[in-house]
Amino acid sequence: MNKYDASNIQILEGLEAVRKRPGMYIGTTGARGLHHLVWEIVDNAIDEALGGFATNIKLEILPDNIVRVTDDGRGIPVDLHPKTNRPAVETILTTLHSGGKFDGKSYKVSGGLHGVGASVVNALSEWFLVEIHRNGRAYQQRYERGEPTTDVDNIGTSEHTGTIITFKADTQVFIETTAYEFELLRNRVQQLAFLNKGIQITIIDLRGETPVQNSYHYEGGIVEYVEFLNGNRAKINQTIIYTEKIVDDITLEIAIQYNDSYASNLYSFANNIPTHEGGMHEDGFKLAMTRVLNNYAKDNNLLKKDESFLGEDTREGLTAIVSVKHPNPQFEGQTKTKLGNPEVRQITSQVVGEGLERYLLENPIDARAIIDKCQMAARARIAARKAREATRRKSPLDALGFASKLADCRSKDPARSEIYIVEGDSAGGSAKQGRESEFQAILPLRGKVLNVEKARIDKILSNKEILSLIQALGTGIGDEFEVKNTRYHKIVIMTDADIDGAHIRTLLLTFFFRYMKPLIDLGYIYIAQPPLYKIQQGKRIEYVYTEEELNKALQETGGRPSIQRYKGLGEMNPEQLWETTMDPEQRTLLQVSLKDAMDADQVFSMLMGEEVEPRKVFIQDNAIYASNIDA
Ligand code: 28G
Repeated sequence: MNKYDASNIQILEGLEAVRKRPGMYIGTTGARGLHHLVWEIVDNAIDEALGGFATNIKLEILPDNIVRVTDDGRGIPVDLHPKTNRPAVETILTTLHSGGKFDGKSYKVSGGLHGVGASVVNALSEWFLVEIHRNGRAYQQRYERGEPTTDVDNIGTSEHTGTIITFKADTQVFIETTAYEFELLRNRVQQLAFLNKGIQITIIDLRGETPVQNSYHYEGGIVEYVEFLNGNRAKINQTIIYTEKIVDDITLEIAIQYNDSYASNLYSFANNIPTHEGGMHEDGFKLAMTRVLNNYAKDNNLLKKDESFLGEDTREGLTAIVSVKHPNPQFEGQTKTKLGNPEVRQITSQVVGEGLERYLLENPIDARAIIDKCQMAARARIAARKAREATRRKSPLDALGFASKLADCRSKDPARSEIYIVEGDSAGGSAKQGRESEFQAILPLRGKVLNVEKARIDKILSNKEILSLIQALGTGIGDEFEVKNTRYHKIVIMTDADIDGAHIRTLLLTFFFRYMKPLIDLGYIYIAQPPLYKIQQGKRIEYVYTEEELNKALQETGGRPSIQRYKGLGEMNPEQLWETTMDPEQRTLLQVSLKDAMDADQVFSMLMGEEVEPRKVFIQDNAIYASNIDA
């Protein structure tokens, strides 16, 4: 049995405080807090590895939700602490630490948001076992709810060094759940492996019938992280931009690669913690990107005199990791995920600036591709602003400086209202006559104006018909876009079944994808399905929508029916158009998925791109499709 003096009593009071108010130390006693226990221990192993003493870390989830963490570091010291006269490991596991404090040369780099230390995990565990390999010996000590139940026992000899911690979360504390979610653990373990190059981290789930094991080890660190995040996307710069520097004990690492999307994926970390709210490192990064890319473009005469990139232009399609390791991080913000240390902004800006400048000089082809990407973003931004201004003007009739061809519906209820975007004035006319005007609006588009192959996306936004469309939808455009203001919950693209129709559909989908994506997410965009053939036998009329349907119908119908091929929507009279394509009782609408829109966007980019060959192939392929109809 242990004898406790005054300092031991203080220790017990400290751990008692943790058990009384666990939320103060780990945030919640729900699933989040439970998983926090794991990270508290894993972080200590990562610190040992970042110090250069460990290379392998293993996280095991044993049956009954028992957690075991193993590292091959030096092993926690076991020598007697001069003040308490207890082994160092016991003092560490029974004393509350503030965490994240300087400690001579070595400091805690890795650390959960709370950084409270292993003693808190010990206090909140039904039982806790530490095993240490050190000095050629193996030691072990057991605890229950934070209190030692054994001494630090020498249990044998050992040929290696390291620490093994095994614990079972206390069901008296974690009343909601003590079940770990493997996918959550696996995901964070992989992230930690990306963020700390060279460390091998293995996770093993031994709770099921068959063990599940994943091992992560990235020599390239965050460069491999960026590679992983970009996946199969087409890359703008082939060589990933990477720079690493230690300034005043602060380690900075940045990896950057652009892809051909429009999203910005900037992930920042401070001491391995995701800084969702950004902070000084992110600010410094953005400043440097904007400054250096503008300078490079100007110096190489790639920008007109009055042109320049805004920050947002330099982040379109960006995938970047900004990782800072700071001896004394200040976490601020609503969720304490914003790095507040003021000196970090200037340091990051300088390191990113130097690294990026050097990269641009050494990789002129990649540099040019990045500048082109920024250029496109800047032009699209200006076009969106002009479109926004044009569609925002007050008076509805001449809002756009010309009369919109919209034939609106009477209903003002978006959930009931539909808008048909129709190719061509003649089909538009039929649609206007054939529609149910209570809830169906018609907006005719002139096909020619919208020739995808000749229009850049910024041109498209200054196109009259598109401006009419933006105004008809009522959502606004650019940073004023509000999906909740849409006046229709069904937006139906109705084009001819030929190559021009396919082009216009591609263009509209691309437009929705790039500027009004939430409409796609909400499933508001549809494609009308006009029939390809009309089969008439006396008074019996049948419409068919595919070649296969036609063959089937001809086999079933005896006699010699008359067959009419519809080359365009304009060939149908209003009644036929209503019956076959617009009547909610009879029509088929294809709901557009995000994938459809992304595919359209790819086709669009390809048609607009520099490479001739894929464009030729596309046009040939679609020419076959067109000739099928015209045959
Ligand atoms: C397996 C689960 C989690 C750890 C170490 C190694 C040392 C250590 C840990 O020391 C106290 C304070 C500063 C020296 C340090 C070993 C120096 C020499 C260590 C872990 C004593 C903590 N030899 N490995 N703590 N320091 N792994 N893994 O917790 O002065 S914690």
